[in-house]
Amino acid sequence: MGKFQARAVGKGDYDGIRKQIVEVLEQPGYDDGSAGPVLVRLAWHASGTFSLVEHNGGSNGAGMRFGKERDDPANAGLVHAIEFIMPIQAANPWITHADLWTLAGVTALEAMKGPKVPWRPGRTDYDDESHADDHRGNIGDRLPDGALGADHLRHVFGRMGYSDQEIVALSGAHNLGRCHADRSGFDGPWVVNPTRFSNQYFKLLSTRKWTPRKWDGPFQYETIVAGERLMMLPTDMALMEDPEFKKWVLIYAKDQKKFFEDFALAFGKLIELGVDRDDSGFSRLVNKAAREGKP
Ligand code: CCH
Repeated sequence: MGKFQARAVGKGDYDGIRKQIVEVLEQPGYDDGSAGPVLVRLAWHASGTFSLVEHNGGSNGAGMRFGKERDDPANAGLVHAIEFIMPIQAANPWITHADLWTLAGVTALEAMKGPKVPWRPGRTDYDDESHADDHRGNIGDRLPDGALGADHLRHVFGRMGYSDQEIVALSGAHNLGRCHADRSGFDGPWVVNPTRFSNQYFKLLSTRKWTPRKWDGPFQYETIVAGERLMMLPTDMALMEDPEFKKWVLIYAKDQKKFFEDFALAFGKLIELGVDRDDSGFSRLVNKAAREGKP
């Protein structure tokens, strides 16, 4: 852990919270020296359980603190992200976990030279596990499986209401961070500088020769750049294999500005999924039950 000391700031001082998130990012002994990538992934996995049809899941509630969602193998390793920012919530109990997780994602993204993503407070937290399960229904298996292909991506992101173009834009988040053999089974970073956001992922995906890695782990692709082994998941490669997806990969590889604009819109939409606000701007989903004193 770095030298970070959390401080109490006034209720509603989100800029004061952002400043502390930026300080938390510096983690000399962890991965590539930054908590940023795993915080972006926390915001994504908190939100990516949303279902337009069942109208449950999403970033409201911070359900990953409990039961089924916490133990979902897809979320392995996100406990590190939660632990990095936990001291900020402990010093500022007025901010909900659900707001802090999403705010940490967008703040980290911006600090890593990514686009500014619009963010609003108002998410509420589930009080306990039964409450969380009650509202969420069965959210197991909602997050994508890196071993699969284009149909799977359309199924998973279609459930959240995303188009092909938005799926490709969001996938550009793999410009950040890495796979960990002890979390997902996959291994390695997608780009050479994985703590700086850019369109490098699309450039590499569309210009390098990717070959299956010969190893004992799950099937993944590799290429060597400047002596460093980079990786792609089967789902990443699917973006080049499917003509509709590929069209957007090539556009984003050429035009970083367009990628940043589209990514900011798609990520902004992601962290709002399932946050059904009332007139005061607060989520009605949890508040309503809590106000009525339901279990
Ligand atoms: Fe991802 N992602 N992701 N991903 N992801 C992994 C890591 C990160 C898939 C699988 C994986 C998005 C979409 C997908 C990040 C952001 C996003 C890992 C490695 C796998 C596997 C986990 C480990 O071992 O630690 C699949 C499949 C999809 C399908 O589309 C989207 C969308 C986003 C955000 C917008 C980030 C960031 C990481 C790096 C995390 C870290 O700890 O460095």
